[in-house]
Amino acid sequence: METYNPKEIEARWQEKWLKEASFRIDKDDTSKEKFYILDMFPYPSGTGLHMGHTESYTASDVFYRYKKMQGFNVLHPQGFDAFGLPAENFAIKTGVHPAETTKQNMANYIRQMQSLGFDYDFSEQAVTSDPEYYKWTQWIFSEFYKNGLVYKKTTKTNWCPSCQTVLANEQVIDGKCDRCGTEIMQKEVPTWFFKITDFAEELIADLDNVDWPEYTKKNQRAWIGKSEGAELEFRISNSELRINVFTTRVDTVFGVTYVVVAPEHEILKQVQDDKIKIGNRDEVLEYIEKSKSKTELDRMEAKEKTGVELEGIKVINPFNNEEIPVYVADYVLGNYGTGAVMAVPAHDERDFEFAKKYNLEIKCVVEPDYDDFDIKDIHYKSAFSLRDGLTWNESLTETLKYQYSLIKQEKKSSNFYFKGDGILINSENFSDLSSNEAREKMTDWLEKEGLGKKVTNYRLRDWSISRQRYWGCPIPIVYSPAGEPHLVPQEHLPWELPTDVDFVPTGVSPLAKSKELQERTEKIFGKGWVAEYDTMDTFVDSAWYFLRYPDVHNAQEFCSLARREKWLPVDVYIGGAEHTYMHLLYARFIVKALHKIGHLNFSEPFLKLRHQGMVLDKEGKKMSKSKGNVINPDDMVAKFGADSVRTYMLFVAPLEDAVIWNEENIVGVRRFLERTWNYLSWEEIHRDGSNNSSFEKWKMGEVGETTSALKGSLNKTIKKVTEDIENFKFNTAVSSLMIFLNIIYKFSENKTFPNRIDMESTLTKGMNVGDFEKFIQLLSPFAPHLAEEIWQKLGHTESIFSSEWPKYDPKLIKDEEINLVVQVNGKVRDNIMVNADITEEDAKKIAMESEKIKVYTTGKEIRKIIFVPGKLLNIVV
Ligand code: ANZ
Repeated sequence: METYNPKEIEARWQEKWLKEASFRIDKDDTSKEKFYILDMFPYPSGTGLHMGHTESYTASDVFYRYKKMQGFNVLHPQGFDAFGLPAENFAIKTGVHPAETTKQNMANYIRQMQSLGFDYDFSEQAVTSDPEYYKWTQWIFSEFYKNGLVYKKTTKTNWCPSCQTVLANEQVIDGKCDRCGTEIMQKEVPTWFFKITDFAEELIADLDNVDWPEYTKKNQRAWIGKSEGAELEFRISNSELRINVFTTRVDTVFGVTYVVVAPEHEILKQVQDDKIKIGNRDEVLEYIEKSKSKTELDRMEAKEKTGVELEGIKVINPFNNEEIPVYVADYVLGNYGTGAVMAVPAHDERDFEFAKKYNLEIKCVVEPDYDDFDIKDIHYKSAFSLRDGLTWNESLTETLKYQYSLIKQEKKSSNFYFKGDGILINSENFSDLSSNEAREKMTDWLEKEGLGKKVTNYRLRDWSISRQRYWGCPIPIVYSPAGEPHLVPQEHLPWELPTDVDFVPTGVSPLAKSKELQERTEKIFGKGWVAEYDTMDTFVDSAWYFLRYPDVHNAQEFCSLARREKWLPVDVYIGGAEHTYMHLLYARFIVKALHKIGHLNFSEPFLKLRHQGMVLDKEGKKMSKSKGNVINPDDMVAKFGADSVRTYMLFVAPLEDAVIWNEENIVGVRRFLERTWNYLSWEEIHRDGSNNSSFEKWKMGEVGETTSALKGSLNKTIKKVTEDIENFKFNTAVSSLMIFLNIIYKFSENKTFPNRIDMESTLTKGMNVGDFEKFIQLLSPFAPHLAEEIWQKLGHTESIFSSEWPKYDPKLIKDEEINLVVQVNGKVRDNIMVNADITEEDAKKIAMESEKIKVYTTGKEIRKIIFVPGKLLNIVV
């Protein structure tokens, strides 16, 4: 038989799949259970598919083929996130219209995906820049608008001076634009917002109901940033004015020694207008002006805190009526809580730094529980000496005890801070309560006195969706001559993106220069009407695309009700972990909002989520253009074949871990596929060596019987591969297949043909063709081309993917016994036969009962057990 030639095999099968539309499904088929597996669709960039895509799309293709063979009706769609800045930037440079570039790039992506054997139906794709698609993006905007989930506001927003556009908070990474890396400025711009904050609580709570990686949930929760606390008022002396503060630590209120307002605080407007008279107005105004150039991040992370006192005014602590000073300082942010804080330097790090710098009082009011406190919560700046016989921590504790006794007696100020909860001191009748009790009692008191209330704050901000760019979905809004916004009525959707524009960014949206748009608007709405010139953030386009796939050609609805109910939500979603904050949050919001309005009967888009790891170069470095170490999937396919690339990607590491792309190692996977291929030749050579054509008989299942030990391995392999794929453990699935192939060869060589000259006696033995086929079926999701080819050679006329996924026989997968080495203090003392998958606990029990072990352990305390599953138990006494 010929040698393995992936180039020829793969091209032939890809053509056949395309011709026969192997990927086509009947979306209304009621005879099978549905399964919806989704990839994060790519942005069609000029550089083509990258290795990260290749990995996650391979994983989803494997899962799709496996589910299909299990008899599910599997929706496994693909499309393009086609609007966006790079195509527009390219247009600015070259003059080629973004639509043109995008089209070319998409064609290239499709070619690449097909060359990897990904079985997508591109006649059912969703392309976000397609008017038939964005009609529904606009419809969603309209629905939100009608239901009060959209508003327009002129606020200080993140502005990227290079992209000349507004960015959402999520798009600012470390104070820089997440696309171009330019330092972000703050600029006053009229902006449309989606009210994502209405859903903050649900967005946190419902994470409990989805099967997502824990770290992704954790990060999303942290991003939404729920914090429970109290709001209370500090009245300005001799005035009716009040400064409200938000605190999570009302239990520290007797330790407040000053109040800080953010530079944006409204009280400062009154200082500016001279309605509140202070002694140093100019100094304060200058400080406010200076802070304007700083980003939030600069302000929060500044090592050196700065601020200015508002001279001449004091505020009153509602709990003890003490008069305290007020500062403006930019470590307090204008848009969180109330934009003002009660400062407690003895219990808060930032307040402590500030108080030290400006020589403010540090009043300690919470004492740690010395038996149970976190040493990291203490910051003790002064020197203290190690005490005789005590550790560092114990010495610190003793020092603290002594300091606290002084503080309690003399109410002296402290020179350290303690951030943790503890027991209240020097807090009048709240003293001796725990922090928790105190928070509750103090909040009750505030509510009773009408001086404050319990509140929950979220860090999440509403989603700004206006972009001053061209290549995006037009916001379906027009303005009357009086400047009033109106929705573009449904019958005019899609509200098309004009083509007669100048792309060069000027800070004014390119749409403002379109004659066609102006004429269209006036023709429909009347003279003096103008269109909204901003386009939507492309994250809006991608926040709902998965709702479209079940019914991509529907011109009446975003998706018919029947298809919505049948297909949604998505069962499994695969994509990069870098999307935790933006895409995954936005998609959840859109679904929750559409659910609230009544268009969806579920409120979480992705029931199960898995991330792929990064693909790194040979040295473990990130691939980047500037480093010149980017690997192109095309080259890899040309060199090794798609099946080898696919199998290697998933074999080399667990899906969520980084893949080190080392060409030297792909060779091993390639050899595994070759050996699979060669098994047929092997049978042929050995069986037909006697010229009796028994290879044909073997293929027909007339000769060749699988020995029982081999049958056992096969059934275990079926079980393992099935469970591994089901659990996204593709690497161990592949390695089990490799192990099994070795076993096949071993058995064939040693047992089937012990004496190759004496063929007659052995020809009926060996591996049964039906069992070999099962192995090929298990391999088929990973190496679909090779599997189809072998399947056909074995006489099948239908595709292997319409065959049924192998099942194992539970009777044939009895546990194997292994020899467990038992050591005491590292010396081998016994060998015990146990089940291969014995647990540590059971192994310990059995070992402790062994007479040989008892000799060494009786009467001794067991200090440690070291257990190496399937191998060894070491008892340390
Ligand atoms: C007094 C206090 C004492 C505080 C103490 C902490 C420790 P999270 O958990 O993130 O919500 N804070 C409130 N508003 C702020 C703003 N606009 N800018 C900067 N900081 C602000 O943080 C809540 C705490 O952050 C609040 O509780 C407040 O400081 C500060 F021992 O109040 B705390």
